[in-house]
Amino acid sequence: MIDQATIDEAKSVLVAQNRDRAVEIARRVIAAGGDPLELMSRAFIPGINEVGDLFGRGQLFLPELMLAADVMKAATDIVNEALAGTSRSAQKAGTVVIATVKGDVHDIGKCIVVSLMRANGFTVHDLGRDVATDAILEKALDVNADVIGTSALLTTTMTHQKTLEEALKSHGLKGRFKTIVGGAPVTPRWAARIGADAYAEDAQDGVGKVKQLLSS
Ligand code: B1M
Repeated sequence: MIDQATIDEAKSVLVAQNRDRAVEIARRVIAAGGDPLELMSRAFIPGINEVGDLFGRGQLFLPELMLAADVMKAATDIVNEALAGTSRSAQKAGTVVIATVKGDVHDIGKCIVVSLMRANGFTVHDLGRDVATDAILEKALDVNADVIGTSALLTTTMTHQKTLEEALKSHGLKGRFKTIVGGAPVTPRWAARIGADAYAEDAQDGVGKVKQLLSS
């Protein structure tokens, strides 16, 4: 378990948009054998959430949000690199196509999900961010995916997760691919409403839900 002082420090340097310190702490914790996911979930994610709250309340502005996002990305890259080195399964667990939906550039959380899925033996085709529904479907067909995962961070873009479900139905593909949705505004209720097969709260939950989908 990472000590509380390090957690507090990592969170506060992120809120203060201090890239060098965040990178240094991430490297130090991981080199000392700390759990990269614990560092994410106890320090960096609460930190970026605090930044988001301050931005939402008008106490912090877009340039600062962008700087904090840059720090978060740098820290996440180090965590993702560490996760890639901890492959927990030699067997290929299934094929997942994943993307952040059209009109949405938030990809930090999605990249963590991708890294953890890869570390768990899934073959993951990451289409990136701001990806149109048609491109997602095309890739899923192309690689014969088992699961399609979408991430959305904006209330205005999560509607594309619904568009995907509609497109699957209209093309007669609903039974062919399982779907999983995630992202800060996404809820189990939303997933049920649009007909997605699963909802995941975080990366760990995402891996568990995809395993469940593939065994059902
Ligand atoms: Co934006 N932004 N942003 N932003 N941003 C939010 C989402 C917002 C809530 C902030 C706020 O106002 N409080 C707000 C949305 C409000 C709303 O929709 N009602 C907002 C806004 C308004 C905007 C802009 C419109 C601002 C502007 O330009 N005026 C703009 C939109 C750009 C666009 O997309 N078109 C914008 C831009 C940006 C940046 C570019 C500066 C940057 C993103 C950089 C990047 O991602 N490369 C950014 C950031 C960083 C945020 C906040 C602060 C943090 C997001 C994040 O990285 N969280 C965010 C506030 C917040 O969410 N609290 C905010 C950490 C990450 C690890 O969590 O992504 O939730 P998350 O992922 C989690 C889980 O959700 C889950 O697992 C992950 C790991 O635990 N998960 C999945 C996610 N996807 C999954 C998929 C799965 C399974 C699980 O399976 C497929």
